[in-house]
Amino acid sequence: MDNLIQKTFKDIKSLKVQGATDVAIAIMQAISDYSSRIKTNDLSVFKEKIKQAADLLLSARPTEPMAQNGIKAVLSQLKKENKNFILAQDIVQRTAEDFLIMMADAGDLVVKHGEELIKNKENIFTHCHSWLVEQILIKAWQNQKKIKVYNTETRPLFQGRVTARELLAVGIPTTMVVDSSAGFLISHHSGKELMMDKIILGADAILSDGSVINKIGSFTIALVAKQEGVPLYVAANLLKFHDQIEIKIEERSLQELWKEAPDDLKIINFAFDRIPAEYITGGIICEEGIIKPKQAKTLTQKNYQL
Ligand code: RUB
Repeated sequence: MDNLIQKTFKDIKSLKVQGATDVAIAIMQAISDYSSRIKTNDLSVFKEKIKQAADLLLSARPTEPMAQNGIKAVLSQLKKENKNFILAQDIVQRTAEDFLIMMADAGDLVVKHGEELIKNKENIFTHCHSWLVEQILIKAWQNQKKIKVYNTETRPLFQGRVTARELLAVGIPTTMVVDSSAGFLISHHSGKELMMDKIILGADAILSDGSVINKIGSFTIALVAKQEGVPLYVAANLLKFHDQIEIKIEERSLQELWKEAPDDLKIINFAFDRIPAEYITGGIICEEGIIKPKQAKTLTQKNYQL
């Protein structure tokens, strides 16, 4: 397999590239770039190579519908070209580019609507590293909203450090906690100073019943948020829609938890969990504004052909 495709696969698998947005960008760019380098005049060989590369790239993170939707668009357009190899190459590049533009436009709207939600002096809690959530917080800060952000370190791979670094780089006061203290921190028992005004999480997938999939630990955060009456928002564009009520949850290497674990120890390392729609009490921040999770399916169908 092509070197660049393999490198992209490795970078995504190892989480050097992480978060639904960056994963989808890396996959669409890699497939577009690859198509220009395939040396053959045989259209069926070209199609087969594109398909193999796409399958490999998507296998790096199985719970990423936005990347899957992008590749689906490329493959279905490619299927329509049956004569000309040059045209086929062009189709792959154009469809990938169009999808990236759609993602960027949708992302801009999510950031705009998310920023409008945030008020001066709010305490905001987030988890893991979501590019969209990070951009919402940065935009709010740039618009003079003196927020404080609390975030989790996000074990076992510490993506919370990425969030913390990015927020600190623009000057946002940021406080990190271990994942297991999220519940207590959000609860009123941690004291008045630490009352959260909002929780904003990212998402890898929006399912057809309006529930969302995000970094493991999100469900627990949502449970506490509901119990404590703290509104929970999910920032995600509708290109992450997966038209099913179930999705495969990625399980990652056991080594990430404990390299020298005793042989008899069983370890489960889920990458994501599910927030049921009724726990997304604030709503989903998407291209259309702040929507109720149950509206996601209809609005996705209105906006996109996924
Ligand atoms: C990242 C994560 C993010 C979503 C959304 O998990 O759960 O909240 O992917 O990200 P991981 P974005 O680190 O395992 O990839 O807003 O960037 O699309």
